[in-house]
Amino acid sequence: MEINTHNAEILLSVANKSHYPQDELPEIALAGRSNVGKSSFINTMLNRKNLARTSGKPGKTQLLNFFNIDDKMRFVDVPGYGYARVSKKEREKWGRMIEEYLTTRENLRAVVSLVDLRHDPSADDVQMYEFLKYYEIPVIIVATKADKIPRGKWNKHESAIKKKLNFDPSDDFILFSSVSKAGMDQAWDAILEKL
Ligand SMILES: Nc1nc2c(ncn2[C@@H]2O[C@H](COP(=O)(O)OP(=O)(O)OP(=O)(O)O)[C@@H](O)[C@H]2O)c(=O)[nH]1
Ligand SMILES: [Mg+2]
Repeated sequence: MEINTHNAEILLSVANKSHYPQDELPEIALAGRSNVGKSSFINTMLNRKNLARTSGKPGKTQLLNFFNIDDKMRFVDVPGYGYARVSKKEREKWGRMIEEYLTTRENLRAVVSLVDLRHDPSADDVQMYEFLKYYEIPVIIVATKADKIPRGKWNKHESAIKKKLNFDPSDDFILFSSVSKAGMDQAWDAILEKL
């Protein structure tokens, strides 16, 4: 599929199913701990500075944000998990919103699940990966912030992450950086293959 990635715009921000776009465009959702770099990933992939709002402050993205890309596909930016400073009630609300989207959305083709290349995956990261595997949702693991690790150590960090996740070798694993744009072409290849 030919996609003009310059032709991208935020379409809408919603909390529940009744407001999802009503068409058949394929969607790729972004999941990951708060502050891991989901919104930055979208901006990098679309060559835009701040289309998806990023922030040093975790918990910035509160709703499901749908981005239209050239009327051919959408990215869906999902609020991050694991942000400590939210109430139990808000965490439950988040859980229902994300679970409803991931388990019922027919447009969903794959989830780009972001982890931080610098650290072992958190319990929440492992749980998200297990959740996606359980529901047989195709996963692309993107290990981001690779610019913060010297290249000579990338392999070691990759192995540690795969081990902790109990990574299925048939899934994609991509080393990525929103700063250097490392991994961007590979990420596009993996995404286009899922559409
Ligand atoms: N060095 C480096 N910093 C990054 C990278 N990706 C994201 N960041 C920084 O990490 C912070 C969080 O990035 P966001 O893209 O807002 O993270 P998010 O996952 O969307 O966060 P929430 O919306 O809170 O869930 C920002 O300060 C970004 O500039 C990267 O590849 N390298
Ligand atoms: Mg965000």
